[in-house]
Amino acid sequence: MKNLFKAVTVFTTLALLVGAMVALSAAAAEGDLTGETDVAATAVETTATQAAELVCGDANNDGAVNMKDVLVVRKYLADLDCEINLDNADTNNDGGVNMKDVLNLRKFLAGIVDSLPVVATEPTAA
Ligand SMILES: [Ca+2]
Ligand SMILES: [Ca+2]
Repeated sequence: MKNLFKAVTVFTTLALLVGAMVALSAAAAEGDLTGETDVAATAVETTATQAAELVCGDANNDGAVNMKDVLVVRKYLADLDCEINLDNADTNNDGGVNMKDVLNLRKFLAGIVDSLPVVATEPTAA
């Protein structure tokens, strides 16, 4: 029983410490970075309103092209349940969505290609 009490006390202390740290960092973020946070929030809102338009590569329709889109396309190709914008997911404009589109997304995110869609101008290397 004594050990259990000790364990509970240690756990409670840890929980309080973590809680305080989270509160502190949240306060710091709100305090010092208020200006930047607002700018970021505005940017997100702007891209969100544009999400209805065709944004090549934005497979999950969140207005941005990032790793989440790679994941959504991979899920789609794996026949897993997901919401996907097939028009946006077709990153090589061949009318279908397959691993080539995943590859284009990854190239785009890695900075290997500057823009999407990537229309093949040379034979695809094996
Ligand atoms: Ca997206
Ligand atoms: Ca395609």
